[in-house]
Amino acid sequence: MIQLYYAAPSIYGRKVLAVLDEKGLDYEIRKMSFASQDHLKPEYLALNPNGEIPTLLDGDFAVYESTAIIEYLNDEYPEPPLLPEDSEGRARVRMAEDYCDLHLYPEVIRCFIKKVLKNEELTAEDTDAVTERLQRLETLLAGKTWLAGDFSLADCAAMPAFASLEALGVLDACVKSSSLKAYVSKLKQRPGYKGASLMSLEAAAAS
Ligand SMILES: N[C@@H](CCC(=O)N[C@@H](CS)C(=O)NCC(=O)O)C(=O)O
Repeated sequence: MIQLYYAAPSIYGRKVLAVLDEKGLDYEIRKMSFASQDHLKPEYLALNPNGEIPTLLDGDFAVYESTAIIEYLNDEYPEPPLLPEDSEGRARVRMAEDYCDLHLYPEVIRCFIKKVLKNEELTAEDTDAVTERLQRLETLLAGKTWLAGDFSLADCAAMPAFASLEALGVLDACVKSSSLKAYVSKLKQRPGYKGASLMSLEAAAAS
């Protein structure tokens, strides 16, 4: 059975959960706690020397780094395929997915820290900063249903960002354009949105 080492509210972890749910795979969540510094304990560092969450264990093979994990899942469990066959298509998916990891998530995490960990209200300045990052997704969509051709790992990566904004109560404040609203409502109908949403603010604050 696949095991995912996950702590709420890890956005990178929920990206992996979205892919597991899209593929309909059975898995078990190994609950970790940041407060207890589980991610820095020797037994966890033996699996993931970076000391970050998530890590996926498939049999006795440990994969870490969320992008490596989701590509591994797509290789090992090819149905349904979440990467195109051609190299240009694959590169497009990877560019969009990296944009989420490197540019969109940090802004969402900033909002999470402010609201949940510092207990401060989010302002228009905070939500505008997210809206600005979401503009890239809007450009990539450009009248299409998904970010990079067919539904793909890139869309799985976008899911936990929107799910986080929803949990923080600022989805409408951040998602302003009709095309992005339509995209979010399509994402919400996907099986992966369940895993992507596995976050309650209470659990996250306690974690
Ligand atoms: N590049 C890593 C980033 C993972 C990451 O930053 N995880 C955060 C939680 S969302 C973490 O474990 N932080 C612990 C720490 O930095 O001490 C990935 O994609 O898996």
